Amino acid sequence: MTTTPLPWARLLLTGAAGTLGRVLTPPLAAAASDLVRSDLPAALAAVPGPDTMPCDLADAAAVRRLLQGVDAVVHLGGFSVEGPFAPILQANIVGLVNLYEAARLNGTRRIVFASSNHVTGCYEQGRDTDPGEPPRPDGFYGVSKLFGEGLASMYHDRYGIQSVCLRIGTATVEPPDRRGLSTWLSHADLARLVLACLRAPDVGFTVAYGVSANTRSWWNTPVNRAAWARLGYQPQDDSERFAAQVEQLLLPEGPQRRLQGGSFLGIGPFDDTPSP
Ligand code: NAI
Ligand code: 15L
Repeated sequence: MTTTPLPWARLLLTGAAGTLGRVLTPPLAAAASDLVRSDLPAALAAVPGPDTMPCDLADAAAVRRLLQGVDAVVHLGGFSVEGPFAPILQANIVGLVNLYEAARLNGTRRIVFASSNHVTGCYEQGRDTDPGEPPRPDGFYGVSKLFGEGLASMYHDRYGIQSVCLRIGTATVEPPDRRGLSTWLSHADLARLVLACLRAPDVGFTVAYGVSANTRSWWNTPVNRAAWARLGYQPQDDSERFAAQVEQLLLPEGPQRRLQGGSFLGIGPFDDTPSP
């Protein structure tokens, strides 16, 4: 993997103590001249270092301080699974407004936003799905990522902040089950993708799926390939080599097995009142 320096003086990584933050820290640190890692204070304590700045994304003033002098952001911080609306509202909706407002006020030029495949999680599995198609989120979490994509679009149109919204699939060491054979993003391809988003000369406002070159991908569509070409992303991995190992690992019958969002379709509702 190339370690050509990034064209940004100061790069911020949010969610740095999380699973993907830890995966991305080494390649980003190798490429960035000045990397700042941020997360909630308690989480950040587990990955200490002189380059860390604790911050709760829901605290507007703290986020504004965090973005001072920051040229580009890899934004991973937030509530990362389906769950009740209240914490998702704070971390993913209020937090994202705080991030984009701070970027506008501080002159930050580019944000790579970890969106999610759950923006389109209610499409059928096996159906080729394209970033240009109507969203079909599968829960509060997917809706919060859709809000983030809308916010990114607005801040590009009105204030010229460039954004790549990455609808990440399943970024794990190995695909966990049969669904993962379609949704898997290897950690090496994740690093390639994020570095491409930071290196591309002009990303404007781009929405792309974050997935490896899986034989069974549901997102290998012309519009998605065009977005990857614009970013300069060329995935190298294919989940097919894990097929024999995980093909028999199926999610429960029903929406979880039928729809792209998989297990998230089995979470909720969160109110005691039964659905009609
Ligand atoms: P994670 O849950 O391991 O990490 C998220 C980090 O965000 C945590 O360290 C957490 O402390 C931090 N965070 C939560 N609320 C915060 C707040 N209010 N202020 C500051 N930091 C806060 O999640 P993971 O797996 O590392 O994912 C990273 C990002 O990528 C998330 O935004 C997730 O939604 C997105 N994503 C991940 C996928 C995956 O396969 N891991 C797939 C699709 C999207
Ligand atoms: C996501 O958005 C989640 O953050 C991650 O934990 C996985 O569940 C992933 O999607 C997935 O769909 O596999």
